[in-house]
Amino acid sequence: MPPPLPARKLAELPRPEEAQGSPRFLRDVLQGLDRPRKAVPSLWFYDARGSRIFQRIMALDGYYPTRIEHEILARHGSDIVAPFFGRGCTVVDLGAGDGTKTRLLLEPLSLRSPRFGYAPIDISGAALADVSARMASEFPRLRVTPVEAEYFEGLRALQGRQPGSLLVLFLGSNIGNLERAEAIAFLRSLRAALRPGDHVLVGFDLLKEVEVLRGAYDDPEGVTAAFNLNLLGRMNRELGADFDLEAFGHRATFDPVRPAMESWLVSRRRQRVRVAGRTFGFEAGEAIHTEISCKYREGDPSALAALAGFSEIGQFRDRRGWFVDALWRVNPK
Ligand code: AVI
Repeated sequence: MPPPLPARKLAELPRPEEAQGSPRFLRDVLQGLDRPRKAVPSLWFYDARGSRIFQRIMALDGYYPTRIEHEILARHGSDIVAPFFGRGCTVVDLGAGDGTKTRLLLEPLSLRSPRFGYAPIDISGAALADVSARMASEFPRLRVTPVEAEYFEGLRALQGRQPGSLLVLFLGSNIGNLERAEAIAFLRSLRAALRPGDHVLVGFDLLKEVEVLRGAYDDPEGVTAAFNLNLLGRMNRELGADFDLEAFGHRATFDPVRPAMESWLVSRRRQRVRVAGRTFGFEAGEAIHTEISCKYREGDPSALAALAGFSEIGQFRDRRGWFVDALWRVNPK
């Protein structure tokens, strides 16, 4: 069994915008650049600029996960929410996004569920307001409860105050941005925040031809490179760093052992960089590790469900078998 992670680590998932120059950002950057293998956590990609670039990534031809998961929900949305037909249900979105995928589940619920609610949880109030207004105007009977909080705190606040059971969405293979032990700890914490009868739907990007994976994380237009380099730009803007963005390049590599795609920022020359009064040296070719995007084998989603204490209800896939949305239920203890 993996060791439990500190609570702080569990909260560290990709999500939008944090306050400018937050002390957590400074601490993560200084600690990460001090390590023998330099690394900065990928959650810091998502300032306003990074979130806009990520929107462009999701529209790229090579970045298949968003498109394919949309296809899965469009085909199987009704089957996914079938356990809630004739009962109440509240769909909880972890990371609000623009709600494009979520509406594919709310639509069948609006036809077959007597009471249904929508509760996006996000630490960005602006993102919550947008998606809540859109859903409320599209589904007039929908009870919308935006929750501005960290994920687990938000879930606890929701419990017992919503119509029916919860269906918690953790889509887009966001789980892949956690190392395996972190993912298990995250899912266990999720399980602990839920009640018997609640469900979760988790998106897993499956292992596939390496060339397809490489194409998703290194596009010819340079959008993913801009996304990765924005992390250095953010350090310059918010932490008074002096990174020369021209002096670093984006690299995406495949690790067949995890398996995972990994993103790096590679120094093009020997150089020194100042961050918040500290100096960090880089050799030519030395890299900062910025992201891991795990890819899953066939049996992985079911194994993770069991390890985290969920019962698997079903798996919903695209035609090529590239992506799985796994539906799990919380059983009585
Ligand atoms: C948000 N997350 C699931 C994306 C991924 O595929 O790991 C982030 C991303 N990084 C580069 N391209 C997309």
